[in-house]
Amino acid sequence: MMKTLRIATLAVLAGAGYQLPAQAQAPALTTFPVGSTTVTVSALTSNLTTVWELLWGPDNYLWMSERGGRISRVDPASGQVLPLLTLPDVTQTGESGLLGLALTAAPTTGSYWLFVVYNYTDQGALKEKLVRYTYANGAVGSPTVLLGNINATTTHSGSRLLVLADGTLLMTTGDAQQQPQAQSTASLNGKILRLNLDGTIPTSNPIAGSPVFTYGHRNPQGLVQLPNGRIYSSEHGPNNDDEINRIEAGRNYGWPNVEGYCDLPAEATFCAANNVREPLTTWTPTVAPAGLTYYDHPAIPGWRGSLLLGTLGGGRLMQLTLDASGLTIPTRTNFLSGFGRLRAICVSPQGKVYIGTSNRDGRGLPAATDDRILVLENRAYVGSATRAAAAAAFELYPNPARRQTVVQLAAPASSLTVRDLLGRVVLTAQPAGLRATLELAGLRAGTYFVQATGPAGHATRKLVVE
Ligand SMILES: [Ca+2]
Ligand SMILES: [Ca+2]
Repeated sequence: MMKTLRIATLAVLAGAGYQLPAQAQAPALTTFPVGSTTVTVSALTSNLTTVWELLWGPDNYLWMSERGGRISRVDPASGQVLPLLTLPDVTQTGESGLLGLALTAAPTTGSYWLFVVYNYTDQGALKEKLVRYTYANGAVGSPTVLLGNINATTTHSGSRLLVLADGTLLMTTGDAQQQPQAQSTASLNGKILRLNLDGTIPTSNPIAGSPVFTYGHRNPQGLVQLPNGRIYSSEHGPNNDDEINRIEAGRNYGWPNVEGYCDLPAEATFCAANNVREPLTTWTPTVAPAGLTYYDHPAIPGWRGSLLLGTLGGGRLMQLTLDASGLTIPTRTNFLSGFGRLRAICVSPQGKVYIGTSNRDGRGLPAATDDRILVLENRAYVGSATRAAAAAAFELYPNPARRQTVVQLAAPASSLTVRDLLGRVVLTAQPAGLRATLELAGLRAGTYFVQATGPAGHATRKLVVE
């Protein structure tokens, strides 16, 4: 009887447009310590095929590419996969196929640009291209090729995408097994390329009129920018010398003349003559470093300020600490094993780490439920409930918040409006005095903006809902 009533209640809520109550926590697959924090690992989604990219989207969903050509949104609360688009002309072969994604606000309000990079076949030859789609009103359309006809083969295709804070786009390319091309700034292979979001070449690029931002790369497949602006990349070495590099405009990263550090006599000579930037760290034997992200959330204090790296061959999550200069990695610590090849990684606004496995890519030993998206989280973490001191027009606490947040106004306001990152109004309230409580139970976990409107104008603050 109770069960029937409960289902009926849920159905009414769903029909009224409310989100269903948070689901029971997924069963823990394993746990591990990070300092005094216990990190719990669970599976968000199973039965995927070679997860290549994972992003946290402005709609508070995960955005995922699978190498065969499917792009989906994944509900981080339920794990439900919502397919968005299957690219009709992807050629998946060897390491090639649908690779990286990037997502950023488009000039039209509420509209987003989705950048995708993938391999395709043109007159019998394997190529690679960068395509921009528009995402608006829940649908993807208007594909525009920004860069195409890039040489490719079954291996060494890169390719990660990253929109930088300055509003330009980086794209990594592999050497496509044509090693000398990595040293030629006339070739698009073995590079990190930088474009404006319309595909034109930024006037601030290091080589006038060229998309080449850095060169001398073998096969970079991880790319991240820190809040301080510094850019880092992971790169697959041959049978030795996988690398983490700090990416600096115009620099030569050595391949194929230099593997890892400039430590052999011929390498030292080449490096001195060619302004080669040495890696920050290397691995021999190799670990096949792939997805790279930056963790700086209080939920897992022991990871704050570190790079997190997924590895394919090693099947590990690695924490790479950075010193103040950002030029040294003092420690490398391994976490997680037993989940196979780890390729895609991102961090949510709540400080959870999402990892996509790649066990069906032809080089793994897939379990029955592979591939999966794993969630790594501190389940004991509760956002600070202390009131933050701020000189702003209003304060929010707690923030991050779960069920409620309190708005403390400095001056009377006629309305409070909560919007998601697509600009959609998800909640409104009329404060009776200088204090109001916002009920957040109907909102998805993620990032929002709270706007207070009063006689003196607007004020906006970011709110994270957990
Ligand atoms: Ca190098
Ligand atoms: Ca070397």
